[in-house]
Amino acid sequence: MIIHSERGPLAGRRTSSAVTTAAAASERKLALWNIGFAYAAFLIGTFCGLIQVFMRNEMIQLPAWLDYYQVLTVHGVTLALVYTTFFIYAFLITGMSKALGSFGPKVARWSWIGFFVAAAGTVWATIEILSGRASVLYTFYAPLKASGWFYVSLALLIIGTWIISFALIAHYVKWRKANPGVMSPLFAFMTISTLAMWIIACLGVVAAVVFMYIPWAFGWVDTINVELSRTLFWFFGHPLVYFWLLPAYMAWYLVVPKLLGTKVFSDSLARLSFLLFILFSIPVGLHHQLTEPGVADFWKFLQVTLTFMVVIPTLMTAFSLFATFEISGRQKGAKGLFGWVSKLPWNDIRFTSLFIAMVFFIPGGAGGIINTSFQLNEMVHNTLWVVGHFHITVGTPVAMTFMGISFWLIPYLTGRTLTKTTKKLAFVQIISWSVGMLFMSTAQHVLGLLGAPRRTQHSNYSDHPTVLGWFDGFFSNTATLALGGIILFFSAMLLMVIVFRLWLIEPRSEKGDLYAEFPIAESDASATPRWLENWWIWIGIAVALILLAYTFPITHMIQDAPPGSKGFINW
Ligand code: HAS
Repeated sequence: MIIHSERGPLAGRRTSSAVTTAAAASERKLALWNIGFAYAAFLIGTFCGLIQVFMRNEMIQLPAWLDYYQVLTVHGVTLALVYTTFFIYAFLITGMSKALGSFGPKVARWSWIGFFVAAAGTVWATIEILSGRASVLYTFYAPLKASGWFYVSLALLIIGTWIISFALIAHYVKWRKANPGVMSPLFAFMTISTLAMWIIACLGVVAAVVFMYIPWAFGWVDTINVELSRTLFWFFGHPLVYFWLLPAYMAWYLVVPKLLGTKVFSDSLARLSFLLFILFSIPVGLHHQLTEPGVADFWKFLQVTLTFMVVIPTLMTAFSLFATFEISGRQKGAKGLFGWVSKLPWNDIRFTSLFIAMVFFIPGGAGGIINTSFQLNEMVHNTLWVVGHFHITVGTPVAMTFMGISFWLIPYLTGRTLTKTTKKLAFVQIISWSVGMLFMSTAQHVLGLLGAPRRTQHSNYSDHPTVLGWFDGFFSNTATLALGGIILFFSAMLLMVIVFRLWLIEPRSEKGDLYAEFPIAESDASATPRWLENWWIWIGIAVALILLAYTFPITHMIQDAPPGSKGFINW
């Protein structure tokens, strides 16, 4: 029987202890740099969020040198792209080092190089946006045209993530060579699945940026094929949301059972659900373009069908988690259908934060099903509803899971502890985030259904009476939206205080301190079929599905290309 716990069976055995310690310190430092960068972005992004809700409510006027779209672009890029990406790499780097043993010097060097390249790209992109040369929002839809350097900086960000990803993959390959025939630890397997999906997905945006946006923005070509550029973006854009989600799933699959004192419900099920994300998260991007012309219905229909397939691994995850809750509850003596609920460790902030995050995913995911249903999409596309959707997917299940991880990951990396006072603050933070998000996202959903547009500062359609009626209710009200935003900002600042305390102020942890551990549950891989770890099969099927879903639409967009568009700079 192979049971993977915190380290693989042979992990680290081949390295001398001196090398291991030095490398581990380097990985710790790298992870901390990533977290520091992530939270710096979080601070800027949440501040921009606060400005936005005030502007939507017409409560403030920005100075002439700053406009709404600039602030919205910084908000989207810093939170959706930068906070998530850097936090994810901090988590993956630490977990891979724990699961497979310390990085060798090459892996460590390349991981640092990747970090610096990605960080340079990010800083540069932020400067371009703040200096008013790139108010194109985080989706940078053509024909809005940013400065050429903005696209170059984005390319750097992606290249940086690729470098770190390949370094982590090299670490995994080395482990597998040293452990022939052994299933890798579940954390490592999940990391590689996430990175495989990320690398394939990025091919779309890299192609768009390098071959379309950069030549167009620097004036080497006059026009851009708008439809093609958006299609290549969404080839990347949808798996991007799963790139955010899968590390949260890793915590749900691996950290939650450890906190409950039990093991992973099913090793094979967990692996299969991650593999299904590689297959079905990419050939589905057209569901973001259902209202756009130029793509035959059949291809939209096919990609919508594949989108429904990507729901399956989420339902498998929900099943597995409920089973974990119930098994652990019954082990502790729970009786009846829901007796296990009272046995969950509610006063452990590491658990409660993750649980609330999961609960938010139920309406968040259900909204996704509505979005992807062809006819319903006509109703919600480009309205505030979609903004509500992504705040209760990436903004809560994902972000709150990252917050919950921070409560033990930062102590683990800094060697400090989570004291009672900070734990209380953490509870206030998580609860206030939930309340703020409930107000804000519900208002966004309701206003969106009534017709309030997104990607737009504010519109009451010249005071049309029907439109003014939108703002009468409690939830159909931009004041409720602003109230939610204010609570969220308060919560974000509280989080910054907690991060600061965990990093620099809290006392040093003592041996056996639970809050300074990296909790990974055991996973019994003895019955897991080997073919689940044959990457050629899964990447092969993924490529086949991508070719099936995209070859015709993309060929058509190139062969029967509409007249291209010149760039628009309307800010
Ligand atoms: Fe989405 C737009 C469809 C999930 C993020 N989505 C967006 C945008 C973002 C985003 C950022 O089809 C805006 C992009 C932009 O700027 O234009 N989304 C889906 C579907 C899912 C989905 C089908 N989205 C996510 C996740 C995101 C995210 C996850 C971030 C992390 N989304 C769309 C569509 C659009 C869209 C259209 C375009 C709209 C338009 O017109 O522009 C699925 O993955 C959802 C699966 C979920 C379910 C629901 C049941 C959930 C259950 C609970 C699971 C709970 C678990 C935990 C696992 C099947 C049963 C255990 C539970 C406990 C309670 C303990």
